[in-house]
Amino acid sequence: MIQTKTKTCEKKLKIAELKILKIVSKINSLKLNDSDICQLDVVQKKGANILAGVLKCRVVLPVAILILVSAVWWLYLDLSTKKCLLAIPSTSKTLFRPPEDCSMCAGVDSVTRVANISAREFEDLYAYNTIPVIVTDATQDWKAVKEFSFEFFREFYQRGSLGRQTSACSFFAYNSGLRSLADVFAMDEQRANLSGAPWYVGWSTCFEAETAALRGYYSRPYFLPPAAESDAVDWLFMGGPGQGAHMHVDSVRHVSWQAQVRGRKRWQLAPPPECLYACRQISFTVAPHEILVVDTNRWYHRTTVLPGDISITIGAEYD
Ligand SMILES: O=C(O)CCC(=O)C(=O)O
Repeated sequence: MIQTKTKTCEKKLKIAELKILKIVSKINSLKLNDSDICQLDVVQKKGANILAGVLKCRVVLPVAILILVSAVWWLYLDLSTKKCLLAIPSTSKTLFRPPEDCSMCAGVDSVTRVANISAREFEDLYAYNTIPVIVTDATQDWKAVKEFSFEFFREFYQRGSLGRQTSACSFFAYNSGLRSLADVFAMDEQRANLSGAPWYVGWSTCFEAETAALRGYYSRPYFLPPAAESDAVDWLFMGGPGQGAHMHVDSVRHVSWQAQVRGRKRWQLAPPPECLYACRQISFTVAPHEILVVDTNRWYHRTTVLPGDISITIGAEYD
């Protein structure tokens, strides 16, 4: 009897998961962003139905309890910033990600620093596994190191059509209260030069011309395997001391490199919850001009800008 009930619940959970995955894949194909998604009836109604199905099973299946706790946690985080029942796609992907094999983090207790490493050696040792690594000598000839600043981006994004970011472009406000790049570059001088209310934001390039223009200031890191393809968009994170990204895990497609163009940033990597007993949290500082390579789809991560200069990071995924 209990077994039959358990099977029914497992089936319901599977159906719920499939429904969410279907919605997520539709959303991905339409390239909708969070605020578009919040407007969708399907998110409000189907999300609520699926969640109710999951709730029904919580006594029978410990996994349902786990999903419920995660859902409540994510809902709490999301409701504090957005009026949306489920923030899709990233949170749902987090909820339904398959359990990790803890060999991904067992034995990792610090970050490794390397320099002058060949692409072949990098590929063999680090490019496609979960060992976080910092390459210390890969940005020396980048114009970005000299030229990137708040003013540089303000000028870049307020000039012509390059910065015409729309709601379809990715923007992360964190705790800044800023809702778009337009808000960022409309900040008063005091806040912009880090003497006013603290802020930290992230965004991805959104247009080919924008990505191409920015790539004129940095190049593909020399250590990447020659066959590795870079994604069509790059990611930027910028902000002041004490600020950063909250603890989260990504659901992007690939591993990424993240160049600390300016400022110093503390990274805290945590194993996925199912590996808490097998693995350790690790923390390290990425110094100016260093490049961190980490699989942010598998390590939970949090960042904090350290006292001193503004932090500017540029990064990209590679396959
Ligand atoms: O660089 C940061 O502060 C955040 C980076 C991050 O969260 C990510 O790449 O997923």
